Amino acid sequence: MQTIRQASISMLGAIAGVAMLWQFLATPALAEEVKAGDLVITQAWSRATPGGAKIGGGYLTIENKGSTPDRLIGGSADVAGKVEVHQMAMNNGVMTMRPLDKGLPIEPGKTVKLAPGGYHLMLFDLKSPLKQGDKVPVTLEFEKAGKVNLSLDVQGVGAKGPAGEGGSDGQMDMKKMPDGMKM
Ligand SMILES: [Cu+2]
Repeated sequence: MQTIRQASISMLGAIAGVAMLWQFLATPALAEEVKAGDLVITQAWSRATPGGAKIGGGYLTIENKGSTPDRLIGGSADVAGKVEVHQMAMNNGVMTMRPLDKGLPIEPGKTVKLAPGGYHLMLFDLKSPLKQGDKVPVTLEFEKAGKVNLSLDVQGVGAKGPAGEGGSDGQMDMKKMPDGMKM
């Protein structure tokens, strides 16, 4: 009996190990993390641009782990002629967006999310279309943290979020894994 019990315990351990490895492999976008001073940037992504579209968006999550405020003031990318920080908002029932002239404040202890329908990076004058699966290098500029290099994971045209958050409509979408595999 003793050996059987031990065998089943190590079997459980193996299953847990495989499940953890599976989760690790299934969420590459969540694992990527860029640190710049007190800032931690995660989930940088974009959407594929259709046809000859000359503009694209950029989305990411910025956490300020420090005790002083910072500010995202701009950016640049080889693929784009110009990068701006935008805010999208409803204005008298109309969706409008505007550049944030003074930048986007990142208060200490807070997490700011750039996402479709809200704050976003706007990439103008695209030199080539953004294709699903591409990693687009972008340089962000913060008032205090300075310049930060990262890349945007390009998701499908209709994606609502980064891979691993139900955003990808491609083959990397593994959210539908069996419940039994979740920890
Ligand atoms: Cu915009």
